[in-house]
Amino acid sequence: MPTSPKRLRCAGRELDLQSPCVMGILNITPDSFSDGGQLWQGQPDRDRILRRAQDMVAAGAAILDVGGESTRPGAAAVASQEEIDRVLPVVEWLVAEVDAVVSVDTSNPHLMQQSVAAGAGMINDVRALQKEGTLAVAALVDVPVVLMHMQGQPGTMQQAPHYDDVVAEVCQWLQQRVSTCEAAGIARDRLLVDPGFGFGKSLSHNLSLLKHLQQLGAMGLPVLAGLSRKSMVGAVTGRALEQRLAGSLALALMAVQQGAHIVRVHDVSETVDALAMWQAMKEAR
Ligand code: 8Y7
Repeated sequence: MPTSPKRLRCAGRELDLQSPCVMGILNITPDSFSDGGQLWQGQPDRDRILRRAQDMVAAGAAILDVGGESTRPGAAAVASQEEIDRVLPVVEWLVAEVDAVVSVDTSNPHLMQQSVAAGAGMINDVRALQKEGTLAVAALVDVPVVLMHMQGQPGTMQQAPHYDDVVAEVCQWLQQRVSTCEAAGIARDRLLVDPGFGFGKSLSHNLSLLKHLQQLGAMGLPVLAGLSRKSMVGAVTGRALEQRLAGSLALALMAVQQGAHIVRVHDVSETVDALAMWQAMKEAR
C-alpha cells in the first residue's frame, strides 16, 4: 500500500500530516448552511472574520477554509464576480494577519488563480476541478488541491443518490480525477482526496464511506474528511444544527481513526481537544 506524503507545501507554509490537522471553516455567505451568515453584514465583516480566524488558529487550526458559495442542498448559484468580491478580500486579510494556511473553497478558476496570487496555500474544490478552466489554473499554480467527490449537483444531489457499491465507486471516481489531474500537469504530491460526505449521499452511503475510509487512503494521497454538523449527525442523533457538536466530534475521531489526515470543522477548539486525546492514546504502549 503506498504511503501518503508526510508533509504538504502550501505557499510559504508546511503542513505536517503525521498527526491529524484541523481545518477551520469560514463561511463568507449571507445564507450559510450551518452558521447562518454570522460573518456577513451586507458585505464580509472584516473585524468579525479576523477575530473568528484568530480564535480558530489560537485553538489549533492549521488551515482556514474560506468559501463564498453555499453548496448546501438546494442552495442558489452565486455569480462568478460576486463570489470573487466576497472571498478575495477575505483571503487577503487572512494571508496578511493570520498564522495559518489559507484554503480557498471554490470551483471558480478566476477566484482560484487570484487567491493563490494573493497568498492562499490550498485550493478546496467540491467539484474536483471539473469546471471549465480549473484544471489549467491548478496546473499553473503550485499549491495543494483537494479533490472532493460529489454525485450530481448541489441543487439536486440529495434527491435520489444511488450507488451499487458506494465505497468502490467513490474510490474509482477519485482515482480517475487524480489521473486526469496528473495528465493536466498537476503533480501527484499536490493532490488530496475527500469522499464528500453529504454530497449526493444518503445516510447509509455516508456511514459506509466513513467505515471504509481506509480504502480511500490506499490511494496513497492525504485524505480530508468534512463531517462537521452535517445531516448525518442530525439523522442519527435527531439534533438540530446548533446541537450537533458531540456527534461531530465523534465523527472527527472516527475519521482520523480510519486514516483521515485533515478534518474540516466548525468547532476547532473542541475538535483539537478530542484529537489530542486520540493522539495521546495512539502514542501509548
Ligand atoms: C465539504 C467541503 C463543504 C467537505 C470539502 C458543509 C466546502 C458543506 N463540505 N469541502 N465543503 N469536504 N473538501 O456542511 O466535506 O460544510 S460545504
